[in-house]
Amino acid sequence: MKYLLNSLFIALAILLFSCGGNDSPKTSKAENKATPTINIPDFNADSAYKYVADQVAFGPRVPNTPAHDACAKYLSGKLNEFADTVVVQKFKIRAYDGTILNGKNIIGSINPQAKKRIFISAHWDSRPYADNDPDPANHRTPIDAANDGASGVGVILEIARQMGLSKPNIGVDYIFFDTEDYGPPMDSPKRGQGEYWGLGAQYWSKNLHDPDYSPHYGILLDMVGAKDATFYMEGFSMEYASHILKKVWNTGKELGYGEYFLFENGGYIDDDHKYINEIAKIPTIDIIHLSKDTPGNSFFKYWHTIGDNMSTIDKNTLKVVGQTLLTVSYREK
Ligand code: AHN
Ligand code: ZN
Repeated sequence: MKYLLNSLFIALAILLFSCGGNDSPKTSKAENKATPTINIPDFNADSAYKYVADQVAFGPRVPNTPAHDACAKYLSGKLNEFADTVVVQKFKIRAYDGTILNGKNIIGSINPQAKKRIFISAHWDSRPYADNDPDPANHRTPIDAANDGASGVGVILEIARQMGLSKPNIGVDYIFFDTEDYGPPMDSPKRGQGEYWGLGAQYWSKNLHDPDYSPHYGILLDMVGAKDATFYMEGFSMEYASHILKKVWNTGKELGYGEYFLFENGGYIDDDHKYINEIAKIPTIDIIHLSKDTPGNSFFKYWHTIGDNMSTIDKNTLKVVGQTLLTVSYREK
């Protein structure tokens, strides 16, 4: 009797097991039809961090300096490694003080033939002045710009590396804008007047690197590397691309990054995306670290100070932004 019960039990177990075995492939086949499997790569924050550090190691990438030239070569070299095509858009542009800046917008593309495209961008130049530094002696000192510049570029380089390893369904362009941060210093009478920021993005918006370029939307990264960064919903992004903004914020929240992506108004920031929206008419959002508790400005604590160096960079924040953007990009079809 005991043997009989045992063998009955074994038979039952085999039956159940084989049913299960037959069943599960069926279900996953049905699922496959509805939504083709997408493998979203794992953003490597160590790698992104290294790309930030590499840029900072050149010294401040202030336009018209050797560090700026060397970093331009580094960035186009990296894109040559990871992307299908690379274009360097050279231009000369007059700064607020009359200086003629030698600018380079650096653009890499994956899947260059794909009709449906998006772009991910950041500025790569460094501010020539720590004019927001608590010590006035530093107000004409160039900054390392680890966060205000290099962080966004580092995140994008890691995205580009991942996309080179396994391609997304759509085309993606990586745009590194130059001469964003050469605006008038705090003590200049020109502060607050004229369109002196985002010069490279202004140039690009009037002179697209490809005259037929018309991506579905764009994403700008600015200061995406500090610990516990808070990304508020910025004004121009809401006005021109609220749909994209919500998609990105919802994706971030879904991934568990709800403490970074805040569903709260952040106010209007004159950043590169303003010109891309208003001149090039491409809906573009700005993921920018804003803070409601920094006295005197709405930016992160070390904004335009000599404190914007590698010690401000936190791998967790790079991961949050990078993984969110990889997820958004690979879900597009
Ligand atoms: C203004 O201060 C007008 N715009 C800031 C844009 C910026 C500077 N982003 C990073 N650095
Ligand atoms: Zn800046």
